[in-house]
Amino acid sequence: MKSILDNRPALGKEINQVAEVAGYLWQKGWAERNGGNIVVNITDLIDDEIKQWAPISDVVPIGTTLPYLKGCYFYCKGTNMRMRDLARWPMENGSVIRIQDDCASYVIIADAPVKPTSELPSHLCMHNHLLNKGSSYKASLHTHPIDLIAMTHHQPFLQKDVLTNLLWSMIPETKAFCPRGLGIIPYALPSSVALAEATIVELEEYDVVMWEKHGVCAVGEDIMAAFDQVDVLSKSAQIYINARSMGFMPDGMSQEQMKEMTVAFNLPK
Ligand code: 2HA
Ligand code: ZN
Repeated sequence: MKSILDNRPALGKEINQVAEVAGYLWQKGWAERNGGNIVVNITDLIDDEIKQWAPISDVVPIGTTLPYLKGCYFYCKGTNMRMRDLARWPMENGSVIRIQDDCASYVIIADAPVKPTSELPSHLCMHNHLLNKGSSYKASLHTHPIDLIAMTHHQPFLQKDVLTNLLWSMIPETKAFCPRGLGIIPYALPSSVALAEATIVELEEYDVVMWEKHGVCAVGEDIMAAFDQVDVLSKSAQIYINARSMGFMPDGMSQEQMKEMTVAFNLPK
């Protein structure tokens, strides 16, 4: 079967990375059934030939107008598709869409008419926000890490930056590799406009945000970078939970040690 990836090594490499991350999400137990989403802005990898391709779907309204996405192309996980399947067959479990000139609708252009994720509007709102800011970030990730979600079932952890500081203090790398910390978004209905809007507000300050009792949402230069930030936070959460399981409260790094890290790695806060 003809694929948009044929004879396009740069695009193939990008989609391989998406497939690799999808495999990690499944292996980590973060992607039960169809859980989680991946959306990547691939506009820079689209050549003139692809731009001439006819749509393979009807025009689908997004439900909102996103002015910075005019003519952009995205790879999107398909609705109801499983990460463990996407890991092996990315173009059968996801599709490439083009945002129409009205900035309020899209068409699917490749490989098959796989309908994008139900969270597409919220992911596209994030990409619109990133482009508006002039950010070079191209990827958005939503996943269900067990340890981090469990921590959001405890009200004291939902106060601003309580989890950020706790997780940073478990192992020095966490602050170095997730330097903007972890934003918290109170529970909102999955796929809702309220959740999308709250996410955009928090992305002003954070690259990774928790959706209370649901999952995380992360943005990054590419999908691997977004995954790595969630992975280091999850590692810290596991250290905390392991210490508590052994019956003690972990000491955490001291404020002096944290400060020393911040200076040594030239971190923002
Ligand atoms: O699309 O995880 O929150 C699957 C989800 C939605
Ligand atoms: Zn989810």
